[in-house]
Amino acid sequence: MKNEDKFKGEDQVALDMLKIMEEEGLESTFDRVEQQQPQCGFGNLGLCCRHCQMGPCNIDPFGQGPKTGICGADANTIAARHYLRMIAAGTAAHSDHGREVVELFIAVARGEAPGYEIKDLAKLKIVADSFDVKTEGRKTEEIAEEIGELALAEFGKSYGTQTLAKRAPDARQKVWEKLGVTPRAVDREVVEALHRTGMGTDQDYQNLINCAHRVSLADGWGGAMIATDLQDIMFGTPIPTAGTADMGIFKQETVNIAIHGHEPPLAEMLAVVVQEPEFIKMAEDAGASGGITIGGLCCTANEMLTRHGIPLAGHMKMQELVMSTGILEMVLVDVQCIMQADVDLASKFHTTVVTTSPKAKMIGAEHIETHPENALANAKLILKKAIDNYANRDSKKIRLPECNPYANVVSGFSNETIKYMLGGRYRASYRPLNDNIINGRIRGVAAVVGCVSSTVWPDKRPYLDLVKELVSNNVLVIETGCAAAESARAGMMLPEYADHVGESLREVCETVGIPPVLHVGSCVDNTRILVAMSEIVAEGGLGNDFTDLPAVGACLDWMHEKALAIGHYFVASGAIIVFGTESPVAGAPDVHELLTNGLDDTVGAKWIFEPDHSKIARIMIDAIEHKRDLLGINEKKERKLYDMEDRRKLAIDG
Ligand code: SF4
Ligand code: MSK
Repeated sequence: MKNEDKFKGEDQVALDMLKIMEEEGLESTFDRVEQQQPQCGFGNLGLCCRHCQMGPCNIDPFGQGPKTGICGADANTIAARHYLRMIAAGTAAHSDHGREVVELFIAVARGEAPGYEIKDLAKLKIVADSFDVKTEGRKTEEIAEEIGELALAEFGKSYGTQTLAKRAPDARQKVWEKLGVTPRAVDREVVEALHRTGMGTDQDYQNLINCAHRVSLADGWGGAMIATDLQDIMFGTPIPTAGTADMGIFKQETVNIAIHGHEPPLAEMLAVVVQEPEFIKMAEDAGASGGITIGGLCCTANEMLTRHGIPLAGHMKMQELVMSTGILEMVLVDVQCIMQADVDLASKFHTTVVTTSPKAKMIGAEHIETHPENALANAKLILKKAIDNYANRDSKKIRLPECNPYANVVSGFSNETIKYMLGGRYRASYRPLNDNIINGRIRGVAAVVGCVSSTVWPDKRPYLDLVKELVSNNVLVIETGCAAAESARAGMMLPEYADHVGESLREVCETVGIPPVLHVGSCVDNTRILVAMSEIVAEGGLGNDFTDLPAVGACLDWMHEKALAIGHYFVASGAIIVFGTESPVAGAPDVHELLTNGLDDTVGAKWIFEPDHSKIARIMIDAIEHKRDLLGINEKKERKLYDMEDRRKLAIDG
């Protein structure tokens, strides 16, 4: 690429900021991608093992060098072990988030978490039913405490399987039972995966992939689902909410705080206290005439956007760009997807980085440890610190991009909300969606979810191309995570965007009043999609299991182990998943064949790895049409030409 073209492309706001960073000698994640080249070929193919101190061991993919590691482990074993460890780590990340949420939930029920409350009684009832908790004649707190104790047990119970897995269709539960992969306690699944992947234990790649089913299902139908459910009860189940999504949301005249990470409890308290007149006045007195702006990064942003309309500043790979505006008084982080480089970058400005979780400290950041009992007090303390820091702002270092004109978004499409919008308040149901899929107005549903990666330079925005092609072909798109942030930033999550999609999808969206691209939430909220799929199957007319549905999922630039866990729990649940990268087990042909073909025989689904992003929409649409064929809903109807007799009949009957 010629140097002058380097900073021109589709994500111009990001490229402008990168140009400034380069001119000022500020290192970015994209520079570090270059510094890392060439990256390890063995690692890329899944052929590097360092699970014991005799290693690291590499397998030669060309058959010239070693065919096994020092212990005799072959390519299949090494790749399958590595794959399974990544999924176990992803499961641990979501589920530890879930456990934090449960602990807060119990504290709220016991009155030990000032500022929090049980907000959504309807969702409390839904979750109580799932856990078989009686609600009649009982106090809300009593019900919540019992749910909390049962939810906590899902992480470490000695016997039994995940309670919420019973939400899956019967046919799917039978598949899991037959394979012996119904998930047990989350901790047990993660521990077992780590045990089996160590030196000298599980040496059968098929058995290892079976273990990947069970540990990932413990994520999707366990830890992550619990996080979503209990967050909804405490913070409110998302409903359609207007917001903005752009790097330019922070303002010169306000105290600016970026909330960053994945666990929203502290951000929820911040959202409460920021509205208190005392703090607005404090900000004004400090010289910030506009008060305080809170904006989000990564999935804490998605959580706050979908529930409260708090603006989204950017996704994972924009965190340094947002910080380089020089306009942030504070970056407040919780856990996950936070770059270690953030602290050093912040030191070039007046920006303070504050860590809050005992599980995620950063050298050079200020640590304000937060737990349920002190979250409200800490939110006030943090806000005051940010306000105090306003005086240190250096106006010469500020470069604020223009807020782009397409930055509006309507988010908040939880499962409950979609049903309500489709069927109305008293008959909330997926029936209209099923009917419109059956009659072909909507060809199917595509979940476009997950990460963005710094390995993709922002001259291209592959998610936008993919989503545009899907909706043009009358496929309804649902999104989460950083993929959702991309569409939100491009103005594609607005009801008006229906003007740009296929005609029959447009008709349905306009009738129902939903955008054709729905923001469903954060990474853990992919579990909303599992619940929605279950209810769509239960509604009838589209088969008996997930594998029958004309639905497919994709993640283009996955980077976190969490994304692999999500992808695998969807595959193990019966959905075809496309990842826009090379296969993470490409060096082990048998494991690759199993994931991309062989699983069809057992779980009725498969992985597709396709690094050419321009091919992915076609792959997804073909998969959807194939499912429609199998369901028999693609039958061509003869076009009836009415003669006079028919017309007369119509008039009489009509
Ligand atoms: Fe090498 Fe085997 Fe040890 Fe892995 S477990 S590092 S393949 S000796
Ligand atoms: S933040 S896990 S990059 S979606 Fe959830 Fe984005 Fe992936 Fe992090």
